[in-house]
Amino acid sequence: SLTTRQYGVTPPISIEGPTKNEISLNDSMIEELRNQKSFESEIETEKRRKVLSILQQLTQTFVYTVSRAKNMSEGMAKDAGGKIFTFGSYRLGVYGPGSDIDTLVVVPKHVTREDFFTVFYDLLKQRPELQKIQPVPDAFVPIIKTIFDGVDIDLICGRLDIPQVPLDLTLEDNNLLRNIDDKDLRALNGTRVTDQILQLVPQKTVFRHALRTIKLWAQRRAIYANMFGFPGGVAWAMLVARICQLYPNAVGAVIVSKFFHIYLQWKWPQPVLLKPIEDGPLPVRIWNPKLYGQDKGHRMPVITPAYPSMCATHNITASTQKIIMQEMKRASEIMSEIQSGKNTWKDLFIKHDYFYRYKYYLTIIASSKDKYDDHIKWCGMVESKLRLLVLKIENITGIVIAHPYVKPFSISYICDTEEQANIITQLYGTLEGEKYAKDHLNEVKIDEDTDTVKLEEEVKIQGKFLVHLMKLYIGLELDLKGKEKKMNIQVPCTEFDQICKNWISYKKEIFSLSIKYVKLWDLPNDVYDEDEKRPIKAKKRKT
Ligand code: 3AT
Ligand code: MN
Ligand code: MN
Repeated sequence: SLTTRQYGVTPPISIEGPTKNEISLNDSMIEELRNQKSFESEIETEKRRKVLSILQQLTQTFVYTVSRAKNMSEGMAKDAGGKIFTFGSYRLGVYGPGSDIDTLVVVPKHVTREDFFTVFYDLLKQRPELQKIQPVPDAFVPIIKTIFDGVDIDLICGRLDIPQVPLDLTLEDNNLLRNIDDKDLRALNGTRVTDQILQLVPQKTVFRHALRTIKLWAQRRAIYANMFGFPGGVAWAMLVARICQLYPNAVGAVIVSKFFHIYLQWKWPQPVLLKPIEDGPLPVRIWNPKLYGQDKGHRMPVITPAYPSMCATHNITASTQKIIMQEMKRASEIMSEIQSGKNTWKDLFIKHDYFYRYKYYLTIIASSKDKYDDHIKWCGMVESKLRLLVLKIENITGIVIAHPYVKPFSISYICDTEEQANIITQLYGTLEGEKYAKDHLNEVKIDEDTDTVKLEEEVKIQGKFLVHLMKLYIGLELDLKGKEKKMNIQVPCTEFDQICKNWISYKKEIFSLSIKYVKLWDLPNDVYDEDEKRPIKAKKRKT
């Protein structure tokens, strides 16, 4: 039976059910998702449920233990409860084989975040299923990252101003946000937003199929990365959800096709909303471009439905907006061809051509001598500022697009001498540097299982030097037609350098930062997959 109800802020565009053709198009879409390994097996999903049920029990033990330690009676301690919620791709139902489970542990008033990092941490440690645990208590959203029975689990804690957290509690009520601190507010937000999104779509299965397709497309086309100025998982989910509201009886394939069509024509910066923006009980800012200049600057606003509503796409810049729209255009053309049978779903998911597209690239290189843990923090900081460099560069006359790549590249080397360490720090990011490393240095593969402290000691004992390197890219599209033959990107680069080096933990003896111009032909080989050819110089492309 077809729904005629209105979901969202306007009536639906069409309440038609699918045609035979659309159903078969949808079947082939889901088949391609399967080919692309978007889904995991039922056995693996069963394992996730089992792990979550253990975590629910642990949560109740945690709250009980803390309650008893704070002199509550047996009965009161039992009734204090404790409940886990999920958010992220698992909660949305669009997780794949590599996904984690983002889990929120909700506790009553008398249980603190500190208890979470001590008592709950100890309870986890005692479990035989625990393979890895890494608490990050001082993060923006404090988190315990674990691998539990083979499943990646991110655990965050949300403390409510209520004496008991029963199993039937939901987080819908805005009044639950009263008297809690910012960290708790942020922790609860993930679940509140995902729960709302699911409630606001007419058919969850249709939404999930369409979102899987859009996520895979956005990942392959390198436009999925909140940190670098593209939409992230939550924003893509809301964008799809809005289309579902407009076509409440359509199948996934139709949602995907309408998705590209509608967002290509969207009157940005008109916001994408899933429901009217609500007022609430807290003295916090709600997205409002009429009131706040910052919000007015959002180019493609996608607004979260849960109070307090925020813009999930505030990171989008003029350049990334252009790129996103170019990709939408490409996708909508392919989509028409898929509908007419001239193309297949596979073509929608073809890998991006980022490292073929531009004549010039900027490479931002962050490197560290010695400690890997420090290097990770340094890189995280540099990565988080890349957007600012993009903003500065795209404002220069003569720059049409400053296009950040969505992933950092990382490598570590053991050098025999300090001189070698300095040379590779200088040359990394170019073909020449790649050759130098190949001829003179030993690469060390560092992954999650590497004991980096032990590695550092060994290298020191041998009298050698460890260097960690990370590089980011910004592709440049130039327009040098006018008199602006020479652009000056020196100023933005210097400013960026200063911003990074103003970091509170910056140490000039250990960390370094450099920005280089690299021509297309001089890009190192590691930016290409093994089955990709390097760009060929003879055929000159116009950019
Ligand atoms: P996967 O299937 O896990 O790859 P996902 O959408 O679940 O996709 P994440 O697990 O990375 O992605 O993130 C889940 C949510 O956690 C999304 C966002 O609300 C929040 N989140 C992720 N990274 C950060 C961060 N660095 N700071 C704040 N919130 C974050
Ligand atoms: Mn996740
Ligand atoms: Mn996660």
